[in-house]
Amino acid sequence: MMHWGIVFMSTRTINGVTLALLQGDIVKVQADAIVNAANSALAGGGGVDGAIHRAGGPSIMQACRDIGGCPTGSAVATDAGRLSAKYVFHAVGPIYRGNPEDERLLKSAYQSCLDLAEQYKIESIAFPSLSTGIYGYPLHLAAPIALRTITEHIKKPTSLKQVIMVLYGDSSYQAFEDALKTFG
Ligand code: AR6
Repeated sequence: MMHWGIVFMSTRTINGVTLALLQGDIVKVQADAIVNAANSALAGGGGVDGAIHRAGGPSIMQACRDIGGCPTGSAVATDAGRLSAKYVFHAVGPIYRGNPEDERLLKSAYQSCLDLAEQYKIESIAFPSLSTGIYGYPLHLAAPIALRTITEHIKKPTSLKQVIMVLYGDSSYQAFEDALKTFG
């Protein structure tokens, strides 16, 4: 029995791939790749980034330093240190400014992680809600963008069998539940 540290869960199967919404702490989730909400310097920080580096240990930061940085809207892979995952995908979402670029960059950050998943041929990936903490992206706008990017991707042939959105707190979970309902 895996320990998820999870309160709620809702799932949907699309093209044989399970899309799950969980409420909990991403460092406790079992998946081949855990996605980090990073900054473009890959310098570490608060939120998910702090939690992943604390739980995973120093090898992840060393790998980030070796890579040197990552443009907004993109993602890079490192080892996962002490985490049970095989990889951490460091995705850089946009700082919310309220212009049309925000949506393109947020979509692109999720898509970059999904592309890395195909490149590494992994079966499971866990995402936090990118950009919706320190970067200020409103949850009710970010949730449908995240879910649309994921569902469009898994409708096509993929190595993935499971995509998990790990939501921290009631309001994040509720925003994703509401967005998922509008997907029929
Ligand atoms: N597990 C899952 N979700 C979490 C966790 C956790 N352990 N901790 C926070 N969240 P944020 P951003 C949620 O701020 O907005 C860092 O300093 C949180 O409630 O982690 O993309 C980086 O270095 C929110 O819903 O990331 C960057 O500088 C979501 O994860 C900057 O913050 C994302 O919040 C990135 O900001």
